[in-house]
Amino acid sequence: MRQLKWIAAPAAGLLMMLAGTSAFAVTIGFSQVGDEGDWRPAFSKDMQESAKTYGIDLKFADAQGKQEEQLKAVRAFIAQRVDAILIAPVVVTGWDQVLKEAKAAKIPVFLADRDVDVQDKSLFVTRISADFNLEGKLAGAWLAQASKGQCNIVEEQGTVGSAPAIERKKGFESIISQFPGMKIVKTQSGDFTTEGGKKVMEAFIKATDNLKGICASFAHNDNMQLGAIQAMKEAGLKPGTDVLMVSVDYVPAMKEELAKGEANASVELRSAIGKYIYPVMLDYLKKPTDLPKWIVIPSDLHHAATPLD
Ligand code: GYE
Repeated sequence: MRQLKWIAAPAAGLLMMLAGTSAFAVTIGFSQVGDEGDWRPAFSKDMQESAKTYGIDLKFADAQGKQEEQLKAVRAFIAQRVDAILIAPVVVTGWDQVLKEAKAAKIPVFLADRDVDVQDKSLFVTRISADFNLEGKLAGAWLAQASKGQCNIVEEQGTVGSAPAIERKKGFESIISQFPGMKIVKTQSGDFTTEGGKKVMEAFIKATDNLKGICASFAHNDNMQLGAIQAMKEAGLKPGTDVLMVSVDYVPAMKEELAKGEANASVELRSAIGKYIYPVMLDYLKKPTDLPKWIVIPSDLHHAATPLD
């Protein structure tokens, strides 16, 4: 830790406040993706609130879904000489250069949530996140059972090139490929947004003569599925009844849809994950050690509204 700034948080924060000095022992710059759905703002809120309890001065930068904004934010954090940088990367590619700059400045970089695809893994300390591949598998396994292994599926993919879109698709396909009667017949990106999911489902409805022969909609997140539900209702279809609806996140709005029977299953992705991320960063700043390149946050099982018979 540079300049002995480290003091065990959060008690230190309080002590320093009482002593009239800065309340913060550690400064972390966090480059967040944006606020594309309901899950991410919940994650941002948790990161901002729990930073205080750990005595962290969090510099929060919202990239509004743009990698260029993230690159700018990371460079600004380097210029400010923060103690550590945390990135939730929009997409996996395009990170080598800026990570080299952080390394040259001796500022450790951590990844939260999404992954990067870099040759030199020493460019970041570790990634702390859920297992997106497992989430895809859980969604696929639920659907295999619900459809008894017979299902034509339409898929709303997340942001092209993002770790959760890549991994959820892979995980889902690894399960359904074991059932000859299950296949993805249409797939398109809805960019993890409600509007995106609605547009994609409208296109699917047109292309399949009102989802004729379609048994399920698999969306890489709940918000796209919420948009898909709207599109289906506007077309006079009954989501959850005519078509099985399975997605990921388990956000409050999806819980309501599950209760109404307009959606059937959602794999829970925890959003209150500061408690997993910050201790790893703070321990490392106190005493840098080699960490595994991925620290997995446990996934919760899917929550299904439709009991399987
Ligand atoms: O599922 C989605 C968000 O990166 C895992 O990003 C995250 C995903 C999450 O937009 O809702």
